[in-house]
Amino acid sequence: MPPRPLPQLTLALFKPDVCANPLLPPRILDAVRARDFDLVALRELLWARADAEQFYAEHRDRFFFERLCGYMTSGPFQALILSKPDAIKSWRALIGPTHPVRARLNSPDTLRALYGLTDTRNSFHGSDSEKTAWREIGFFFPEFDVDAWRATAGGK
Ligand code: IDP
Ligand code: MG
Repeated sequence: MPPRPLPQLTLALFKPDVCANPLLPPRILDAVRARDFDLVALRELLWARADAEQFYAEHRDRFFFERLCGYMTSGPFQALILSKPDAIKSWRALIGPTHPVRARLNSPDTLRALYGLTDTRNSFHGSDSEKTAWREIGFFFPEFDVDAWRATAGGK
């Protein structure tokens, strides 16, 4: 038998609009697990303005930066580490295009098409590369020990 591909880690966010309805995160998590993602870690947070500015620093000069920081500090949200072979691409594919209206037109089965509200309030985040995933996992889960994870569940 060919060896099974090793799982990859990615960082996902269920943003404040999703978490405002307590029924949604568990329901969405069930759908995510049904797509063969494993939940490695989950944390609920409430951001201060400085946290949002730091995490989204690459967008500091964009027209939507103020709105984005306001949205991401508007209420509690969840950060998740997900694993699966090719998790980074698979999770971005499952959440769909950044803009929910575009998602509804072109990718109606994606999570942003189903749950997203506006271009800003688009319900989900996913790391866009391996380098970004490491940085974002470290940002939300500084204590996460990837070697320990690989030696156990991550290496299976
Ligand atoms: P991504 O989340 O799909 O990677 P990015 O371009 O990295 O998209 O943008 C980060 C976040 O900024 C988006 O998820 C969304 O919340 C917000 N955003 C991006 N583009 C727009 C826009 O055109 N209008 C309003 N908000 C936007
Ligand atoms: Mg991005």
